[in-house]
Amino acid sequence: MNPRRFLLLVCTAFWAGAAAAHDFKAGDLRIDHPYATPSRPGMTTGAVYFRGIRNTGDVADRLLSASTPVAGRVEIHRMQMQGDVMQMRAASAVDLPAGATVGMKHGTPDGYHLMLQELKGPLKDGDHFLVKLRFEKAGTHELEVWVQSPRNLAAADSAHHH
Ligand SMILES: [Cu+2]
Repeated sequence: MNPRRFLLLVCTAFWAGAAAAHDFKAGDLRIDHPYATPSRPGMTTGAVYFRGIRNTGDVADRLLSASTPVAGRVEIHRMQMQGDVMQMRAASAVDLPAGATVGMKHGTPDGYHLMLQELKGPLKDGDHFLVKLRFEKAGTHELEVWVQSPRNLAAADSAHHH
């Protein structure tokens, strides 16, 4: 087997295995795979995404705010189509309806993300950092975010510029 191909297989297996293990419970909420994309050189902003947040309870909840030691402040943003252009707007909260899964993946039309403002240092592939999430019902929970380069980062980038 050619060594390059072997390495690729190992990476893929690691990615899949790691992703499966990486989720958090916050009361009735299941937070699946929080991740950040690497910050771009010279930029002091970053973005945190989730594969999804599932509300397994029977009352609606809301994500109200977030904070992290790696950034001065965190805003909730929502991507929205403005004609042909994808733009992001600050949102006051993310609604988490009972029994529903809200996706917060990068590149999702209408999707939310957490915008890290005033980053204290670059986010590099393989880094981990803590983020505290404050929910209306479930309260405050801390979880670990992994910095990862998704395969379609180029697509995410083009949809996500300031
Ligand atoms: Cu944003």
